[in-house]
Amino acid sequence: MRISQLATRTCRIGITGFTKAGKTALITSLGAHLMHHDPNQFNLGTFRPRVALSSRMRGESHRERPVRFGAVKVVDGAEPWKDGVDGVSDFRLPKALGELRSGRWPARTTETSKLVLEGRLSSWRGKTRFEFVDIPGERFGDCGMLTESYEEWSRQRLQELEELGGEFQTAEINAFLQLLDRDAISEEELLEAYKLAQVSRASHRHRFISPSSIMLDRDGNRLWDRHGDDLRNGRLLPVARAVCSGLEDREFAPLSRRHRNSHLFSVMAERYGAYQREIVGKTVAHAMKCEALAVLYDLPHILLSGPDVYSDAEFLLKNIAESLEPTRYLSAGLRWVTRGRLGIPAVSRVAVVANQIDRFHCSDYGYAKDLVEELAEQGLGSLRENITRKCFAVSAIQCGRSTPDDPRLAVPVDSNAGGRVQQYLRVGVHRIPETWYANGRCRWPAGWTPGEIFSGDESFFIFEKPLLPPYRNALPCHIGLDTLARFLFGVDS
Ligand SMILES: Nc1nc2c(ncn2[C@@H]2O[C@H](COP(=O)(O)OP(=O)(O)OP(=O)(O)O)[C@@H](O)[C@H]2O)c(=O)[nH]1
Ligand SMILES: [Mg+2]
Repeated sequence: MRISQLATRTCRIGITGFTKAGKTALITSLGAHLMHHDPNQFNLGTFRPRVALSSRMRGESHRERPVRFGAVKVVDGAEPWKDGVDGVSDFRLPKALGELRSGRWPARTTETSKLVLEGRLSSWRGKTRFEFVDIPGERFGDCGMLTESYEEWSRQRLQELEELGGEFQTAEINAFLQLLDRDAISEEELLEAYKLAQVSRASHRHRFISPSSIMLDRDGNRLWDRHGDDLRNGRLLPVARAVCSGLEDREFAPLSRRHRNSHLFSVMAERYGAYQREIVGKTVAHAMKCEALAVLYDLPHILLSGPDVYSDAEFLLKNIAESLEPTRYLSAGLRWVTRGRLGIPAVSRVAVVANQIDRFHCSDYGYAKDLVEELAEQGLGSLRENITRKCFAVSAIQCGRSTPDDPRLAVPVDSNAGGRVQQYLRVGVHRIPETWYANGRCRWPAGWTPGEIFSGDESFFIFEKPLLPPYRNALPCHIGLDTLARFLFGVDS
């Protein structure tokens, strides 16, 4: 046996995005396609098999063949990474697939988990191990904290609240900003006012709030899951009292420069430091140990929510770009590196993905990609040159198929299976507004009123149930998931 046959190549890929971006569905679909790989349904590229010397001398050569991934097994309880990063739980692929087969979406995930698949790629002699890590994007809200001092973080947060526009500038935000004009503030007043301000933002669909513990607690419980009713009904105070801005018993909130010499400022700065060490370093470490990262966006959600949520999306990319900048860690005095947690970031490819693209009419797929390209241009401006970036418009699980001939006709995807005649149904399908196109390209407008988009009585979604074709081991239909996978796996020649 040759050494190369013993070697196992590991490809670790981080899948991130805000809650409901579709991370779990995407890992499930990728996992299913790799477990039962069929190159006709999931194209992993081609390769030219090696030809024995004697055959080559006779002038024989092999034609290109599709790459196959076979002899696959799920590696459960995979070793925790040997680098001081806390273990992540196993991604439960069979359970998630079972849910899809019964027409339900996989349950929401509450913790960082990873799916490890080991098998053989026909283009490579050794084994290949794919590791997919589901990283909650909300945590990237804290990325800046890796190297920002408490004072810098405070300045950023206050600027962010001051710049919020229109309906997002809530009474709670104004009350918090006014509180900071006072010279003497108690700890309780400060924390409650800040949490109220942030909870009021969350009730307006913002998902990017720092510290991220307000949106996602240490155990992975999400704000909307626990307090959805209260948030919808404007009962913000009980919610603010229940959430935590930092570590329990060590909460913190931003203060303005005028409080710089106060006792409260030094207390907050110390707690900020503890949060940096215990929460932020670990999450970012998961991402940095990946060779590729996919950042998923639920584009319909951004369109329906307005420019402020677009800013959250851009901010997420900015934070990711900054966290991948090694000089940041050097300037921070190698604190994080020497703790053995981070090391120099390993990420060499970043994919920015408009996910759930099947929720748009098929004539708008290209425009959705334009939008995500512009988002990436704005958000990844500071990404290192040697990190390749690419944008995609995909659907991990295609639920509906529309027809280019008529913008009001579509078909649920499973009825295409088994040779049955496609029966298009008359449904409401909303479109990206025509005023957003210019010169054949779609661009984000400077501002838009969410209510004016997709207005009317039709539903925005074409079909929203994940329907797998009705035969054994059926694999989810997808749009462009294999193209994304080739980029992430580094076989996108
Ligand atoms: N039409 C369509 N909807 C999708 C697709 N992927 C996800 N969704 C929708 O998005 C919802 C959230 O998907 P998840 O995969 O659970 O999202 P997530 O990012 O893991 O969310 P959290 O676990 O809360 O972080 C699903 O329940 C579906 O309604 C897709 O490919 N097509
Ligand atoms: Mg999930």
